[in-house]
Amino acid sequence: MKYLVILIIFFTNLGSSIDLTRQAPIEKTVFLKGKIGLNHFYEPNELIFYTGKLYKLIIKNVSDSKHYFGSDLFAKSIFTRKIQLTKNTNKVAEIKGIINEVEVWPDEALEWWFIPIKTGIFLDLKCNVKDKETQLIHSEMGMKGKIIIK
Ligand SMILES: [Cu+2]
Repeated sequence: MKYLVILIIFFTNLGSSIDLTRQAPIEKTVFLKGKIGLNHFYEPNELIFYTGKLYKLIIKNVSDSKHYFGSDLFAKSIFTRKIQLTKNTNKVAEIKGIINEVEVWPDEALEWWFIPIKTGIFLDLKCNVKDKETQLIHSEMGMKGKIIIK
């Protein structure tokens, strides 16, 4: 009888304490592209994520100007595990806490590790950097995007 009770306790506890931040990450990359004076954009400009999964979103700037990747609505719908910086494949830093926006310089990248916790369609992904030639904000030149959490 004592063993049966122990067994029941053991089995009812199984699966009740999964640390979602410790699962293998799903890797995705978003490129920050464009040319000063011409255009600026995200590629892809639509990102889809699923709740409960751990993502490693690589934000890579392959353009000639710095860019923001920021969406307040998206930031409120995820749990950020960390922002990770690497230099020549070596880890340089990890930043933890609530993040709303990141800024990446030309030819650099960072990793945003997060778990979506709330579903929604967010249309506020944009870059607020001003183009040096046109004096327009990058979002006005096309640097906008949509994030969907299913
Ligand atoms: Cu930009």
